[in-house]
Amino acid sequence: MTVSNDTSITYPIQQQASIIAGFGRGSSELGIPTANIPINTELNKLEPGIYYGWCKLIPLTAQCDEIKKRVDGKDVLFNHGNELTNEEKDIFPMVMSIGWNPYYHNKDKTAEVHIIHKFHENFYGSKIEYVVLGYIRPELNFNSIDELIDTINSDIEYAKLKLKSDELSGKEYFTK
Ligand code: RBF
Ligand code: MG
Repeated sequence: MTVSNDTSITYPIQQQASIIAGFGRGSSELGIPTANIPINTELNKLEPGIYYGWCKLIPLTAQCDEIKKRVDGKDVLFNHGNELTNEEKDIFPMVMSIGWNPYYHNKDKTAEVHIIHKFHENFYGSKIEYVVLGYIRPELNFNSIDELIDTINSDIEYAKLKLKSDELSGKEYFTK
């Protein structure tokens, strides 16, 4: 177990959350989709920045599809993860961004998870279980969107290396 610079925080931080609608920017502008989750007490204790760990999607099969409005006004379908294939319900590496996205000057603090896997469909309204294992870097501002994208891609490579060098495979954290 490692202790972050805030001594009240110990990793792993393991929680479940519901995936909410974000700005719709991750997929369309950056090509790096993120699952947005509500900020809770535990995430709020973490210093803003970029983190890595493992995650797993848990569809809410009992829920019907519904249309919800995103902050950009667009209607999005909440299928609650019911389109996920078995393979897509596996455990995947993830990178998480917590803060105000200085490049976009967000007004509210957000938490978003980029799951390191290519999915066939959206899964708004699904549940996600995540395990935060460590800190990568602070949130930064950039001169161009390409610099932001390049930096996120380095975060993804860093997370993959860290998780591979761990003695744990991720499976240990999740109950089937
Ligand atoms: N936004 C920033 O403004 N600065 C960052 O340094 C930054 N780093 C990120 C790192 C990762 C791994 C991820 C998934 C997102 C990051 N973002 C950052 C947030 C990004 O701007 C956001 O996901 C999109 O704008 C979609 O909401
Ligand atoms: Mg998002």
